[in-house]
Amino acid sequence: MQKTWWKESVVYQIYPRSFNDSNGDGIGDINGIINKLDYIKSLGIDVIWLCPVYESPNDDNGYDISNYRAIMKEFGTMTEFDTLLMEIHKRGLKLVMDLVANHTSDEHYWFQEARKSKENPYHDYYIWKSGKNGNPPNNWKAFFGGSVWQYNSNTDEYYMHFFSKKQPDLNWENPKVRQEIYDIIKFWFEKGVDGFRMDVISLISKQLDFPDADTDNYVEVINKYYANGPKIHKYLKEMNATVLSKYDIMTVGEGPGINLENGLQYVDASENELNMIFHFDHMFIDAGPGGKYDTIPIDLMKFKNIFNQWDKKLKNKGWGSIFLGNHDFSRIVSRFGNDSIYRTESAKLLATLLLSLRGTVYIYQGEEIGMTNVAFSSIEDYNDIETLNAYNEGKKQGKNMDDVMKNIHMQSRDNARTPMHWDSGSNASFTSGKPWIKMNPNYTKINVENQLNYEGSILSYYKRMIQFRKENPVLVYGDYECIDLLNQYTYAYRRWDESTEFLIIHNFSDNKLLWETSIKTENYTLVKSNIDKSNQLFELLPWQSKILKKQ
Ligand code: TEU
Ligand code: CA
Repeated sequence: MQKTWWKESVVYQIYPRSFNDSNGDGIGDINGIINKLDYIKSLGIDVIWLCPVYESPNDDNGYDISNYRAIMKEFGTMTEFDTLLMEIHKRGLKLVMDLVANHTSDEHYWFQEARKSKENPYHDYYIWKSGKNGNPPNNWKAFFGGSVWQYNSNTDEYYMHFFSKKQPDLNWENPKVRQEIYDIIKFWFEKGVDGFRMDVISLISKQLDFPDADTDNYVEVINKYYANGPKIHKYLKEMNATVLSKYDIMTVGEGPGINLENGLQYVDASENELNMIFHFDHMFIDAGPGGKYDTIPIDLMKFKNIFNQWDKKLKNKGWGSIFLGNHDFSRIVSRFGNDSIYRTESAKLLATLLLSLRGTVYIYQGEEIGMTNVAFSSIEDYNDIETLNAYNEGKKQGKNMDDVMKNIHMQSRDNARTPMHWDSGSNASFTSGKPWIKMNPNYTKINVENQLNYEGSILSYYKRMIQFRKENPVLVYGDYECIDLLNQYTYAYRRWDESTEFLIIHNFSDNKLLWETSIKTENYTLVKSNIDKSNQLFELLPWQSKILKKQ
């Protein structure tokens, strides 16, 4: 596998609204990020991925962009952005931005024009269809509820929106639209930005006959009708040839419907499309038949299997992304760990896992201190459009609202969006004003300051584990093989190259256990664990991770 900086990088994802507020308006901002760059650098991070900071009416917190070449006023100015980029580079870090190219805001100039008349030069920038007997053109449902079609009286047509009605989908069939997007990408690369995470890139090419979906199953509908449209790879190759290939940058494409059958093509080095993708196979592992807000327990065997199959699929051809959380899902320690009695242990286990698998590692803000889910008792305290929609749909369907709230507590995107905990002062020193969304009240206990100078903290462990990965390139490039596929409590794998071999074992349970194996202990020595307590080599305390080295 060819060696490249982005394969070796550890990426830190910032959700700017919730990271650090510098001026007391309760909203995180660019100057706030600048103030924390030394902190990020001290973790051992290489790349910052910044969620959208462009001008936006914030119907979906910046994923609805009204101007791609301007900074959201609440976040700061373009001059401040330029300073941010300079300060990032000064520290030897890189900056990856978020590109939202499947849709714009309905307040974008293009859409404001497009909706005026069929003759308007921007009309064809979006996707328009006539209704069917006074109804929408087909039965497709939007990710945030309701139809994907919204009526526009000026033209007596419907426009298409996969997300909220304030996020009209762009018409990628139109070469002018594609050129606009390439120009935007170029604009940011010319500024010196080091790459893009591409929002729902799997959705940009549409099935132009817009057939009615013949099933209600959400995942099936996405795979069959919404994602991986007929021209997706043509567009990505064109984008790559036109602009991506001209710069030393990294790209990671995100999207629903990217799966084991179609994922490789996006990232196969010989295809010249993207460097990496985020698939969601493990992120929807606890989604029941009713979707994400119909939670079922996580099955560790299934979890391991997903990581195995993807590693095998991409091996020697493409490159993977290793992540467990982001701004769209709940907190990793609450979801994959145990956030009550074993919060510290399980957060460290997840750090060990993230930083010892093959692929580029993505850490979401707050994971490094073991931030947890929040459970607001009132729906009034939630802000996220997806959460509010799940609530309203539940109500409409006459569901038991206590159950609906329970699922929201587990799955709401706001779990990851409560502000970062810097210290135990008022509002965790995220802001001197009133935060845009309530804080998680546990900030008095869980915060950066508490963990900074304490060896045993989750934060210190992240630093050591990142360092350990850097010192052992076998953890980046080495081969991977899972060796306990059928064990429902542990996850064990080998990582090896010509000179080094590690055996890594994680106990994903609340019980002490002896890892069953025919491997001889005398061939191994313990080099790292998330729990400092001497026990037998293959004995694991609850949520213990062990990294063993072969002699
Ligand atoms: O998310 C894409 C996406 O598929 C989401 O609907 C995801 O499945 C869901 O949030 C899981 O709960 C991206 C962004 O990451 C998200 O924040 C945006 O809302 C969305 O695109 C629209 O731009
Ligand atoms: Ca602010």
